[in-house]
Amino acid sequence: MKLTVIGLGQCGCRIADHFARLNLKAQTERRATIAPDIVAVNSDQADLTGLRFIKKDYMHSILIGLRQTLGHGVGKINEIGAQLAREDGDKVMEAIKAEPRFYETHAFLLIGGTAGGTGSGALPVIAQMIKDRYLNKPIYALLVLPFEHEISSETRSVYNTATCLKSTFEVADAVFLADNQRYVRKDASLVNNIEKINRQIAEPFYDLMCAGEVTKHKFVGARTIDAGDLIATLEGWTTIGIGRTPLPSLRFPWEIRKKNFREKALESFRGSQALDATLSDLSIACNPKDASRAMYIIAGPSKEMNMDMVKSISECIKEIAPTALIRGGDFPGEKHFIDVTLILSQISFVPKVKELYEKAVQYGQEHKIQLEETHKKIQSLSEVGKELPTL
Ligand SMILES: Nc1nc2c(ncn2[C@@H]2O[C@H](COP(=O)(O)OP(=O)(O)OP(=O)(O)O)[C@@H](O)[C@H]2O)c(=O)[nH]1
Ligand SMILES: [Mg+2]
Repeated sequence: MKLTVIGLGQCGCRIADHFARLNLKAQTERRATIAPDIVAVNSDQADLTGLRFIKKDYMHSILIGLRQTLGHGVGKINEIGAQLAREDGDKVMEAIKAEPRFYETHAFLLIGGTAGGTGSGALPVIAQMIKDRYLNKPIYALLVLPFEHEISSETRSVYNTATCLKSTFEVADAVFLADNQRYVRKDASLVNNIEKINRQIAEPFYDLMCAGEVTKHKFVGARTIDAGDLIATLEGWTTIGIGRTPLPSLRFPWEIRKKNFREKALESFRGSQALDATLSDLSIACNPKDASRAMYIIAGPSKEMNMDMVKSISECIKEIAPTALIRGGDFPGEKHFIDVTLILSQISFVPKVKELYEKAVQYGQEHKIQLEETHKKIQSLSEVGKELPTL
């Protein structure tokens, strides 16, 4: 599947930058183009400058709201982010249209952090603009949810997240959720952590996007997943994950022929092992039973992927997501691992979304009461000095 990727705000642009990296990787490793058009949109000039793979010209790195923010972001007010997108959205639409390879792409992927101002506000607005203009291409969103400490201490982050989730869900065909907190490694430094998290968020899309796009015969699987399968799978709240099991390294190539029955049995077990890893690494916590669609892709050396493995993986998925319509395929692209990518889509209940909606409503009410109280206090103070003359 080929995607037109649009990153919005700092978080969105940095993850879009990883998609640009993966596109280069696909071109060199697999001779496949998976994201021919990648655009970064931000109101913050410095953030745009820091990107490594997205082109720096004004058709690929787009600064919005320069007049209002002077290139310094909107400071977490997502209403302003939305307003800037309404005013400057044409720049993004023009950039999409100007890319000659745009017509090859099957769908849009808009990426943004929900807790900030620019990405959170601009994403649903740009999604709507695209929807009005391009009727035949689905629009997917990849929304990054805030860390736990942001949820507990920054009411504005929760409010931004809830409004962004709600507005995006109404416009986009599917919304991938990625919960920052699930990727945190306690021992890593902050910069390292963020870089690793971004890598982990983007990585699961790699095999899926490559599978239908490879041109070399040796990379074409027995049952290939292509854009049609993905489009039929993706709808509503969606999660994605990848898990891997390493293959034993062979000292000599002929060793592979000497497998005994125990090693042979282990082979199909490797698939389930990778699937277990996938399930514990899904981008958002949810119950697979609530998913109505599922898709998996098994990547590994073709010699290592046998029918037993495919069977055991699909049976496992059937067990954990009994009501889901399951699609699956293989992709002989990996050399040293068995990777299982899993998408669960049309998820009817996501606990985190419920929590964020509830908190935002509660904060909204508290904020209103607080505002009224402050207003009253200010008024009563001026009452005290009513008799004084003004200068
Ligand atoms: N995974 C990940 N999360 C990020 C990254 N940068 C910021 N975030 C998260 O995204 C949220 C903030 O959004 P940003 O993208 O920084 O905000 P913005 O869209 O640039 O908006 P303003 O800076 O307010 O104009 C917070 O929850 C951060 O924890 C990143 O590179 N990766
Ligand atoms: Mg910013």
